Amino acid sequence: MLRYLTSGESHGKCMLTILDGMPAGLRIDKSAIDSELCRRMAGYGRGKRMKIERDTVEILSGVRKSVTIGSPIAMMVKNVDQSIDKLPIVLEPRPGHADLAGALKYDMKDVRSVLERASARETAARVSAGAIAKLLLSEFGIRVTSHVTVIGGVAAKNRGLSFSQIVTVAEKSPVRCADPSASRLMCEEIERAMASGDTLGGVFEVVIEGVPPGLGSYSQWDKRLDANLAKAVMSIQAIKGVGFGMGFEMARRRGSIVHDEIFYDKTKGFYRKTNNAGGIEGGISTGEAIIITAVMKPISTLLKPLSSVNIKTKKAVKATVERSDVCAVPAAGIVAEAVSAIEIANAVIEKFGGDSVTEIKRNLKGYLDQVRKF
Ligand code: EPS
Repeated sequence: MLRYLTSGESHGKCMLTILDGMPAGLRIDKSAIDSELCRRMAGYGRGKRMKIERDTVEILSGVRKSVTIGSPIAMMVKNVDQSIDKLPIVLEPRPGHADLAGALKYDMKDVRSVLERASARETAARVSAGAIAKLLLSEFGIRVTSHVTVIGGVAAKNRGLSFSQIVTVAEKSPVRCADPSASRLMCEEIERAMASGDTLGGVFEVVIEGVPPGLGSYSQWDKRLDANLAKAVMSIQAIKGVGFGMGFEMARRRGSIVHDEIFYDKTKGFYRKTNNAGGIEGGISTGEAIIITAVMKPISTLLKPLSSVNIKTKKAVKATVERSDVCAVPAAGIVAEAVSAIEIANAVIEKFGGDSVTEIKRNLKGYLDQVRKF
């Protein structure tokens, strides 16, 4: 089983990750991890912190001569801003943030102790783990990307793009949107929100291509691939909803429109002409691309703060204003790529077993031959 833990506060010394269960024999390219960290820091609407930090990974253990050796992998991303002990105490919780619920839960009279760990800076540690999962998946021809489809009131019109088209266009967009004209409008929307001291949320899509049929299972609730992916994506800071394929739109359509008809071709095998299911049926991958949609709420730190209550005096106040982002939807997409890659890698390891990449490859090949002859 592939599992990971993270540790670290937003303005502490560093963000740490321990990734356990990675098979041996995987070549680790540090620059591939750094490039994922760099993608996470980008995006129009990010705050000043991203100009201060230089997120790069230091691999502390589990890798020898750039190859995994089957032991837990420890990684560190150092913070440039390590001001945690010098920052002022916070008494005015922000509506929408973990501030108040966290202070009540842990009996903390300084909200700073809550927000330091609740901060989305923690996602740098998750992206480090996800980058390694992506390296493993690429050994089996599985690729993961993401693109932004909505920011505030602007929606992209880019249905039906291929994986490569999404990568090419979204990767160049300042908001990671695969529709260039929507991309410009999204930037303008962010500028307007910024000018009025407000923030924006949005919707992004994660696309995973090359997934073999048969990952996950209906046999037990916690083996369902969609359930595990949904939990992983939902656990990202500020995510409020997750769907697959046509998602919530399925509620408005009939079965005859929603379900993806099945076809067979001697060379292709079983295939679909549509992918409304988002690549998963009965908790099992179908072999079509897995498409995850997620909604991110607007960032809860507002320059024009909302009403709150001072937790000490109990007087009505305005919520605290911390340095923050106006919009972090593009970055959330990168984090979702990472956590999804970890779930898919876990499902691959579970189905094809093996303690080394060679063993998994052999098992996968045998299974694909079996599927071909079905
Ligand atoms: C983040 C670092 C943070 C914020 C953001 C994400 O840096 P700072 O708080 O020092 O400005 O930019 O965190 C939040 C939006 C939040 O609510 O905590 C990062 O590295 O992604």
